[in-house]
Amino acid sequence: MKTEEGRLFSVKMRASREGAHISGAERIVPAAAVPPLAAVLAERALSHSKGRPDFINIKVETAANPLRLKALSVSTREVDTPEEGWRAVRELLAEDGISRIDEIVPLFRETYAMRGAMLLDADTLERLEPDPLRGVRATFMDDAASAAHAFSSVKNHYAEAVVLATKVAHAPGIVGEICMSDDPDYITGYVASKRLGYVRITRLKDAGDPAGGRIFLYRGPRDKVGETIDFIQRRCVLVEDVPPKPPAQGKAGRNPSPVEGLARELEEIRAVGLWRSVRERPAGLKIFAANDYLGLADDPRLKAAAAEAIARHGAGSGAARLISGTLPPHIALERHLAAFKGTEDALVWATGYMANVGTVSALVGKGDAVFSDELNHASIVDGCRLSRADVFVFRHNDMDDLAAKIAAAGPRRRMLAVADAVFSMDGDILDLPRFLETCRAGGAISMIDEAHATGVMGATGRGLCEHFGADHPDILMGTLSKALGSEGGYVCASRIVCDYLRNRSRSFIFSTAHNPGSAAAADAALAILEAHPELPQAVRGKARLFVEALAEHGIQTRTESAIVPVPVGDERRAAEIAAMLEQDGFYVPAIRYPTVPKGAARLRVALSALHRDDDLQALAEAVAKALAAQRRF
Ligand code: WAQ
Ligand code: MG
Repeated sequence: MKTEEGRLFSVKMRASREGAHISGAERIVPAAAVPPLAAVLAERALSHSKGRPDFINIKVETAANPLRLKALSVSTREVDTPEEGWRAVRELLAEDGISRIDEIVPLFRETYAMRGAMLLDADTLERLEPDPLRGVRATFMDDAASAAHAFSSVKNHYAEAVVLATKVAHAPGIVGEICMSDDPDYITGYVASKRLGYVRITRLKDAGDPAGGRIFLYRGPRDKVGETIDFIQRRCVLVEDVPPKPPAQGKAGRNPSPVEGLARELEEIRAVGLWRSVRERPAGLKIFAANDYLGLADDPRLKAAAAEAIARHGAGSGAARLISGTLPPHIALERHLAAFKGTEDALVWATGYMANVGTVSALVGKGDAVFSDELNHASIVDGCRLSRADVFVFRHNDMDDLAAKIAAAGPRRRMLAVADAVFSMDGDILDLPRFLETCRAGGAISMIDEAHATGVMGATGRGLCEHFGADHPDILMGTLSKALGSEGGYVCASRIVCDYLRNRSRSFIFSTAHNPGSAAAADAALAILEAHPELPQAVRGKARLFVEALAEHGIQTRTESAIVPVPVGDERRAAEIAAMLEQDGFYVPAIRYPTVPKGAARLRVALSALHRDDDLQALAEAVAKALAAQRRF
């Protein structure tokens, strides 16, 4: 993103104890990523295996005019002992006429406390660093891909080393580098140069050995050393196409680590732009990424209800529902839910995911048939898989296809058709009247998931039946974690269905009961919704306003719920647009495969009744700007 490079920042962390270096790291990122990154780096410093720091420095500087370099090619030398490893180092460097490795090896004892590297004349072994205690420190560098991607808090020794080695190998006069981690458990080191590439040596020391350091080898006129040091220390470099970490091969007869396959898969995930990492909700950004549609999650009435229930009944419910975990807030909430939805009975699980998995898998089994919309939520998909029933996926919201599939599969002992009421990624709604008619005609139990419908759809937020003035399906499933501001999942249904689930739903039976605080908070939310039936219309109004604001910028989309999709297509592009929006102060998630099909990445804007109209206008403008900037490349 050429236009954004002027706004890249170098964020550096270094940690020490009593003056001795413990760890350091640097990333080059856009402005919006600076605060969360600083937190991640501080945490890394505090938990380093080399010890607890008493000093942590976090420095943020403009990273101007970056030079882009292609990463050195990577190869691996498998060795069994450090002796074998050093023999490989000697061989590799010999071709460049670097012959005094046996004299260089002992110098690593002196690099341990250095923050930087030793800079040696490759032939005379004279030390050339201006400050021999500090050494020469390579900074202002990062993996070019990282600027647009989320960062992990786990140090990636390999990728950071390839970045450093690539930069150093391109410094004038540098003919080689030798590196050994100072991490006691990281025994793989490397030798690098423009000619050799980056050659990993799988064992340069024994595990537990804290020795480590770097030596840069220089050949050239003494009066040009300053330029070399300046390049290494100051020139901003972004390294492109860092190859994924090669899998540990293992020599014949040696067992590779049983988790090695995981690391390889992770590298692939990163390489195709699908890396995900948990991140703390960023402070200071306007959030368009929550399902808290009515703004109740932070409502003092919910928080007070939760606090009081916890004070009275405990921080946890202490047992499963059918043992001794059922507490007064559970009974009250289930009664309230049934009354709110107008059903005979209701049943609550600790999460919506558990409610779907436990309901679908209980209702159908081997030999039965379940019909599931192709865009149903993953928890329904998982419930179908777990049920061992035959699964028939019907085309999205296509009731003719559903009817045809029921006709082709039936008759069976039992059939179940299940669909989201509001589809979570695009915010479009199920054709409920025809869904019910099709189920009735085909003899299938009908179930809808109102996770994104309760509190949003219908004149008073009672969901999709109210929206259409339609009958109830056999099972109204929903969550307490979205418009209702708490957490948990529920089913509202007949007494028979609920009794059946109490006896058959494994996620209900074999799980500790819903937290009493969450139950009481959800109960309070229902009361607020009953007292303020205008809230659902308010959030739908915000969504419509946002769609209109986008239209004014020439972006066409639509919504009937509180979710507005903005189609983008390419996964990386979507991630980059999300990063650009963050720089403008908006947190909007890019939804990518496998949540949506490959090549159908999009922004998912989730509205809240509490969003301000001028923020919606500003977001629409920022989205238009980001899409336009992307189109230029
Ligand atoms: N510039 C110069 N020297 C540095 C820098 C820097 N930016 N950062 C660290 N050093 C020196 C310092 O003396 C450290 O003690 C030493 O290097 C080792 O640093 O392919 O983890 O960060 O899997 O511990 C090699 C990866 C990992 C091999 C190396 O180095 C692979 C590593 P560490
Ligand atoms: Mg280290």
